[in-house]
Amino acid sequence: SASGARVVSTWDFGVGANQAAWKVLAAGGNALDAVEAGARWAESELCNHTVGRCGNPDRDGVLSLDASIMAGDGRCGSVAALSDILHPVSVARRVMEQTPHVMLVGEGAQQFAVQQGFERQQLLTPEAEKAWREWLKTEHYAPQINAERRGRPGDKDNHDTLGMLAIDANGQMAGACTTSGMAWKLHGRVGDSPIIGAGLYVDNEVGAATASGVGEEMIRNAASFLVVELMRQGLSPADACREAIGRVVRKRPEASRTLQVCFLALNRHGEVGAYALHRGFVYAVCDAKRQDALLDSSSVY
Ligand code: SD4
Repeated sequence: SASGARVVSTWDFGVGANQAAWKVLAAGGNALDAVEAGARWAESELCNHTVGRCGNPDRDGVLSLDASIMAGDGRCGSVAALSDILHPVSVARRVMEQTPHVMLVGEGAQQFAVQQGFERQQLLTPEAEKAWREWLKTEHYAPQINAERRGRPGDKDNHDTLGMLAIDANGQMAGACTTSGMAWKLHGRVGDSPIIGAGLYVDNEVGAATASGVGEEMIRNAASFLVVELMRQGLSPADACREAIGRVVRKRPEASRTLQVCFLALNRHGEVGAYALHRGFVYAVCDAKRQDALLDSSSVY
């Protein structure tokens, strides 16, 4: 039975990702398989501009993907700046399981993926290419807060990374993160999502955290690790996320006015909380009771 199991994800499309993960949990599967399935759903089924095959490219027109996966016992793997591979999260899992390493980047990551049987394919959509050509006219780089939700299609949702956290019926936890990063980033730029401790951190003893938004702020603050450590000190998931946002603001008060940073946390008891620097962040929760919950960042589940 899947009682006690729960999966949570960033953003509204997290509902769909959760349901893909829930199929695994409901069948008695483990948290690690569940988050991989959820992230794969986002990478291939979803078409937004910040995850997987429909992502916007970097400033040179290259779609470059970042992903990570972590189990609550400390196993982890990630890939950064990976091109032409549909499922970076699964490559990250292979890095974790088939190599003595944690992280592979760029050409080496792609070479490894191909050796592992992943197919090279052109992913950039005509729509993303068109958006990039449009962007080239100004080359103005200014990530906007929840841009699409505010109806500013010119700088479409730079904040729609999938971060997913799960606990299975055996109390084992896992998390995954997958993204195409910030649109129009410098070629070679790596965000927080593939950096263990920044975009994702999971510890069975305490809980798990993930992040979305401008990754530089998460890296600066080792943010997902920070959220987990704050929970270890006794804070609830929501309070830990709020405190971590406070840290981001204190470090860069000026920048914090215009950048979005969002945290989502799940503790080992299954309690969920989130917090974001600015309005607009939502997260999805799925368990045996309800498979389609979508909550505002200030609500606790
Ligand atoms: C990044 N954190 O690459 C990612 C972008 C993101 O929702 O979260 N988008 O910085």
